[in-house]
Amino acid sequence: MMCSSCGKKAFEKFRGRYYCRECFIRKYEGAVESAVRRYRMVRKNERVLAALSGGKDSVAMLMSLKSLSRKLNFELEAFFIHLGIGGYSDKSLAVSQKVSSILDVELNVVRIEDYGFRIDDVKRKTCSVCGNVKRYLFNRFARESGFDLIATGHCAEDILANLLKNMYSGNIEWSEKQKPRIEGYDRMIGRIRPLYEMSERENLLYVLARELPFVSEECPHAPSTVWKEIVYDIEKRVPGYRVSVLRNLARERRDEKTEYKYCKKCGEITTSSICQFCRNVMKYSKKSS
Ligand code: Q46
Ligand code: ZN
Repeated sequence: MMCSSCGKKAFEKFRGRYYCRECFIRKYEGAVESAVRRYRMVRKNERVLAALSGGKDSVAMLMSLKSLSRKLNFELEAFFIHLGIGGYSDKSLAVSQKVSSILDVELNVVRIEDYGFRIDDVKRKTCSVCGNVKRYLFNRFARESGFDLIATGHCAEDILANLLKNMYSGNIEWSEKQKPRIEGYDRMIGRIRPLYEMSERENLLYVLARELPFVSEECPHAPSTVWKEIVYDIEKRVPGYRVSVLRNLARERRDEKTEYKYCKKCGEITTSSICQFCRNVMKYSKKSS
């Protein structure tokens, strides 16, 4: 098979056409750039903090943001949270350090052990506690270090699988929170999802094409992939479904404002008197609080 753009030996297919390695990289980065521009994700001179986990999606995001940062004129640093998950967290940190040094992006590291617990200590609803810890530490670090935006490596399937899952459990507030750019307010920093329209497979191929290291194993607490499998299945039967739903979601506007308070313990934004992070620390921390 030959590259449909330059005639060299093909590397892989991208959106229906075969490309060589260089043209694949160009096409992938072009697609990320058009999504970043289409949804006006980043403005000139904004400071962006990218969440790096060492997995293929976050590595793909950091690489594509790095090449875009010069073109669109924004600042970029990376952030890694050591979650205390067996050998997985150590390996992910080592890979994240390697990727950041290859890309020459400063890496900031926070360990939840400094708060007296590890995700491995959480025996029930592990991913929900972990998700809370990540959102909290990410937001707090970004704000205290003067960043304007937090970038996460959520890809199209992550967002659509979450949509299906949340519709199933009746979480209707959800779609606002899953847009490609969410504006910050008060103590909350704005969020962007540069890989909003990219699929997991495209991210994997891009990281392979760029020959970047990444952690290929799954987190040992990873939940069932049933919702993602449903998304793949729909896309197979209805080609174009993924992008169409995501673009409709991005257009939807609701101006509901959630009431918020400040946590009595740490001062961060919460809907109750003590935030979920502080409640997690009180529940799991071995340190006296
Ligand atoms: S790291 Fe944390 Fe994920 Fe592991 S414990 Fe669950 S949420 S699966 S992205
Ligand atoms: Zn708190």
